[in-house]
Formats: sequence, structure tokens, C-alpha cells
Amino acid sequence: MLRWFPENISTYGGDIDAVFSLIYYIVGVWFLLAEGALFFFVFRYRRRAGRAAAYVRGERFSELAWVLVPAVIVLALDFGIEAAGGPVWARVKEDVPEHALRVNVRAQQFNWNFIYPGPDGQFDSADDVTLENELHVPAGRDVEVRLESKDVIHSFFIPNVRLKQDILPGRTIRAWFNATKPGRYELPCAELCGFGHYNMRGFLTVHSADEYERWLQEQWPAAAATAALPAS
Ligand SMILES: [Cu+2]
Repeated sequence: MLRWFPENISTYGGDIDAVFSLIYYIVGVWFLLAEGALFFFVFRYRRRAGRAAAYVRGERFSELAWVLVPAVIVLALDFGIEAAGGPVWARVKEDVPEHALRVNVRAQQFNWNFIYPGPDGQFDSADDVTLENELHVPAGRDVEVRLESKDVIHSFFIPNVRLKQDILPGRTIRAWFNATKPGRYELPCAELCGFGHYNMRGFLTVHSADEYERWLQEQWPAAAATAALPAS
């Protein structure tokens, strides 16, 4: 496997990495074959005294085959990659799980705004909280992010989760992930979006279940106080 990748903490990360490896090895082997052939021919048919160069017009089938056969092989490998990657793509990009925890994301030059619905679970209500560049989620839960942009195209990228999704102004794009390991992970913008792009960086904090409860109570102390009242 590709060991230089950042640590995978995502439920679907292994599948994504498998597609990456497949592409890497197919392209790698093909690259070595092609370059090997190139160097072989350059050496074998180099200019030598007393030997005239032949002008090949490529009209006979045996000549055409040098182009057609590799083209067919490349196409077949390409379809193989598509066939292996298609189901992974569908799972990651299209099948957003039901009942996922939802956070709205509004990207802007040069910040991530993460909007939480608050204890009432409703967005656009009084208890919404917007955090700048800090996304907090519990470990082992499906999280849906609804991605919007205020201005230009940004790209929501969490390398450890193997999620990358462009955000287009005027559209709401749904994405999801399930992070399994508590910790703090980088969340850069992966689309050149202006002067401050280099500085557009947030963090994903994955909490254990207890820790997440504690974090929620810090964010909405009033709700926690109400919840703590003994039932009468
Ligand atoms: Cu950006």
C-alpha cells in the first residue's frame, strides 16, 4: 500500500486508498514499460555510419498496430479502473447515509464557517452556533456536511478522512464521512481561491462519545442547565 499517505481514520478510507493503489500500480507499470521501450528504441536504432533511416508512413497494418494495440490496452486498463472505482465513488459521493449528524459549512475567502443547529436540531433558529475553522464531531458517527460558498469556488478537504469535495457558489453540495479515531486533523481548502488561499485552513476535531457530550454542553450551557433540572 501507499505508506506515505496521511493516516486513514475514515470508514470508507480503505476503499479510496485501494483505488489509489490500483491506479498507482497500473500507471506505474505502464510508465516503466513505455519508458523502457522508448530508451530501447533510441539506443537500438540510433544514428550509425552507413545505415540509412527508413521513412515509415504507417499505412500498413503491422505499422499501425504499434499505435492501435497500446491504445486498446490503455483503454481496457482505464475501464478496469472505472469498474473498480465506480462503487466506491457511489458510496462516498452519492449515498449520504440517513440519520447522519448534520453540520452546514459555509466557505468564504478565507475561512470555513461551521454552522451547528443547536439543541433544537433546527437550522436557521436562535440557538444556531457558527464556529470559525473548527469542526467538531463524535467518533464513529456518520456526519453529513452541506457545503455552500459565499463567494468563489473552494474545496473542502480532510486528507485523514479521504474526503475532498469542491464547493460551488449557488449550489448546496452534500458530502459525508465517518471518522473513527479521536484527534485533531487538518482541513485545508484545496482549491486556489484567492490571495489568502494559503491561509485557509481549519481543523476537524474528532471526540470520543463522552468528550463530545461535554463539548456540546460547553457550546450550549443554557440547554445543558435546562437538561440538568430534575424532572418534577
Ligand atoms: Cu478557499
